[in-house]
Amino acid sequence: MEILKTPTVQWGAAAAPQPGRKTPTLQWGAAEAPLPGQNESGDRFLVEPFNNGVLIAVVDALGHGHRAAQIAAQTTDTLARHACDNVTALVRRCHEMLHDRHGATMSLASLDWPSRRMTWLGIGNVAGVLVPHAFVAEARVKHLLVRGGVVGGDLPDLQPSTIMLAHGDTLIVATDGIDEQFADQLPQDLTPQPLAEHIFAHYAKSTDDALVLVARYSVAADGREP
Ligand SMILES: [Mn+2]
Repeated sequence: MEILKTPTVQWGAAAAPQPGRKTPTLQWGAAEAPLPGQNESGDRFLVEPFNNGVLIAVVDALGHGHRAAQIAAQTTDTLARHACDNVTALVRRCHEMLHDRHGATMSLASLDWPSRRMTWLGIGNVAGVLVPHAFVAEARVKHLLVRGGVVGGDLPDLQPSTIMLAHGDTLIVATDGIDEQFADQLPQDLTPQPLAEHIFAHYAKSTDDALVLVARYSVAADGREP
């Protein structure tokens, strides 16, 4: 399993700090491994900042091994080049790119800093949940809609959903190599990288490539750590 440092993406990070200004930040971590016996994974993620936003993508290319890894990489490269496009346009672009190859399933979340909104579009078998701030007792994990289909194959109707983000909201996106029950019992006090590793350690299946990405939205006053 690849262990990554927890990176952060911050809106306006290059600007001079201003007392009282609130700076939205995305902190993320991921854990992944190929199907046992394979050297490469067909699951791949992308966290790509663009002007005023960040594109988060998790892709599961059909099949396993080198061929699937190549297709997954071509798909995330395409998404990265056009990260500021809306999620519907991104899926259509990938659909055209993949139409003569094996397809892929994918879930995309495009975060817009100024409006604090996240637009979600899921196709196939990449699950997404949004966990409210601090796992407060009455809060519920929200399962995000994923429609059956394949990008590059049988594409479903593309109907994105838009969600207002609040401080501390955590998006978890996982391929079908992670048991979907991962959201039933989430530990309460982990930052994104340890949470991704926890989910992977407890819910990764040994029958498929597996990948989980955790991204937490926060808003902190300038000069403080998020
Ligand atoms: Mn899979």
